[in-house]
Amino acid sequence: MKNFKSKLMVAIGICALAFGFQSCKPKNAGNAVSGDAAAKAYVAPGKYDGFYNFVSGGFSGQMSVYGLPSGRLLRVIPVFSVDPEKGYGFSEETKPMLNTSHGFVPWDDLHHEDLSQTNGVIDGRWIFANANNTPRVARVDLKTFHTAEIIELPNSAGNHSSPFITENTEYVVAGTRFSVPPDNVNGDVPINSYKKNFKGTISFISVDKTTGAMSIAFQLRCPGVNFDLSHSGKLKSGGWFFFSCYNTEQANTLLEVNASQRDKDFIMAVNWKKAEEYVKAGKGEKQTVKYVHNVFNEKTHSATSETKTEVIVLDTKTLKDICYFIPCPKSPHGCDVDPTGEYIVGSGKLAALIPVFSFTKLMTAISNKDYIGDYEGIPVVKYESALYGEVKKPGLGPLHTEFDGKGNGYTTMFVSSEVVKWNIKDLKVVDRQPTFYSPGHLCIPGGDTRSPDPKYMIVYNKITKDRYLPTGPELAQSAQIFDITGEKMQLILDFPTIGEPHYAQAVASDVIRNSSVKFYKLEENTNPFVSKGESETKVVRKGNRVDIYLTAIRSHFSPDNIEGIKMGDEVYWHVTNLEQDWDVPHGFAIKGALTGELLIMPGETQTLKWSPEKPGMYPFYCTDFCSALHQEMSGYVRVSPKESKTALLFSTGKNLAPNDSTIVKN
Ligand code: K7E
Ligand code: CUA
Repeated sequence: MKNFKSKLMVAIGICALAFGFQSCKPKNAGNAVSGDAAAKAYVAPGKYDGFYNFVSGGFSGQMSVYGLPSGRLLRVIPVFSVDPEKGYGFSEETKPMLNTSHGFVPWDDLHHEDLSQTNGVIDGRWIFANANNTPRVARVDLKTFHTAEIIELPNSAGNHSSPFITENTEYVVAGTRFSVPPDNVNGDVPINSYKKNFKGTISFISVDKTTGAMSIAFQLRCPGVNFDLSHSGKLKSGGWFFFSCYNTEQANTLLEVNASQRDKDFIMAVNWKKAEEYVKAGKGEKQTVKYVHNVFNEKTHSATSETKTEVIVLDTKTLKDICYFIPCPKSPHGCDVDPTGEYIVGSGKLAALIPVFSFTKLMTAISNKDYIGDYEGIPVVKYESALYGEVKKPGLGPLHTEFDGKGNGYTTMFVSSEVVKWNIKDLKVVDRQPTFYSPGHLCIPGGDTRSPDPKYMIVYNKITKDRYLPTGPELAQSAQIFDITGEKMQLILDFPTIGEPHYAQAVASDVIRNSSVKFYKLEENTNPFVSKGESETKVVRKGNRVDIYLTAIRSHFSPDNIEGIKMGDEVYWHVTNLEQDWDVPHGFAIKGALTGELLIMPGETQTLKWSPEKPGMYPFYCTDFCSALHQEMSGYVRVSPKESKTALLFSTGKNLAPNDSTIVKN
């Protein structure tokens, strides 16, 4: 009890420090930017940035793309949240992307991203992202910068330790934050039966080498702890995966106190090659579950959603040589592996040091069974036997580490608001710079791969306080770019971000930009409702369903006069953008529609569903300024009462004979 109290006091002390710190400015806030910073961040108008920076949008559910070093926002890619700007989650074609076993989920919380790799180097093909709240993993295709696939994860809750990939993108790996009763048993149990009923699950999602298609290969059933973050091993540790775990106390209430009692929690080392062997040998149990898998097809320009009912689970308690626990002080958050694959860095949020583990020592300890016991059947390796050494007095509240490939680690310190550069060999701090304020993740291009590209480091801050013009009670969050080519890190630019930035990744722009899709070929469009020319446009009624096959080209819709829609109709506007020119999207919106707009790329078909709620005249128009006559790009649709005899008519550029006698006379 005494011990518990003293630890609590330490925790409170750190919190008080944090609080105190936030109420004052670091001394050198005013002069943190030195003279040549502007030149280093300057990208002349009309010039490309050297790097893409993919930044998680946190509770916006989206991913944003910035150029580096300019910090210019290039695009927001909708991933887990609907986006009325792009029609994502509003068009009929994209709605299935947000299907889950719970139904349509229009929002999530995106924390981490990982770019696909080949031989441990970023290959620029895909970027994966996690949904925390309703556990899912998404794959964004970097040819189109569109979300191509979303897979839900069974047996999981709070998908935080996710998505992290292996060196050849064999797997995207996802660890659950909340342990919960598995999906195939009754979860309606007392919360305080945590220790008995709650389990942690790690999912291994295989990725097709050519198409990127994801499927859940297997899951590991693990003790009921909270998995926080993870990273794949590299080179010599390539067949392993490492996860930080907290709440090894298995608390189920007031975690801030009850999950901070132990001096050390764990890093869990997973031999995934071994797990693969067990799966091949049929050692997995088939478990009945329900999860949804959504895929967007670039030819039909539509998503399909499929419900899956089975997953293979390996029990790490009985299959002894998959998982090992390494003690790690104290509620570890980040779990990062250096470019050589030898050093594994655990960042204990409440620890006053950073432990660096040695993969070689870990392997020796495992083969010598150098254990201090087990934790729910998983061997616990002796701390000293796996430890390479500790970075002493790095700062307060270490969270995340990235690497420059030149022998240094860079760790964010949430509580002391700084980023600390340290040498991996001698574990000495070589530089520290303040950040503004309370940094979470950081990113060096390729900084979690075998081959970092260490020109810049970007730090993502949780709090900006006095850095920007105030915008009401909610202030911008921000990124700060440091030039890291010299001995000392040099702050060169701040830029605000969208949502809350967590992890981000960056890569030299050449790796991606040359394979970027410019437009979709109209002749390859196999959307069932495509019109490949104006001659194919039509309006078709089947009962109360009306399909309008519409085309858009500068600067008109065809048809642009439509009559004969009646109350009670369900109207589907299938808009094909006929343009075959780069950079000419058209938009589509109609008065009273209870959806977002459509934003239709050249060669694409997208569908807006509309159920008019009263008779009358409804204009529709193009929302994207596409030509000098964009404002003329519009049309009318007439809605008549259900019982009216108004015939279905549609036309472009001509006036048809009066449709019936309901013309208004004044
Ligand atoms: Cu540190 Cu959710 Cu990766 Cu944010 S987490 S900071
Ligand atoms: Cu088409 Cu504006």
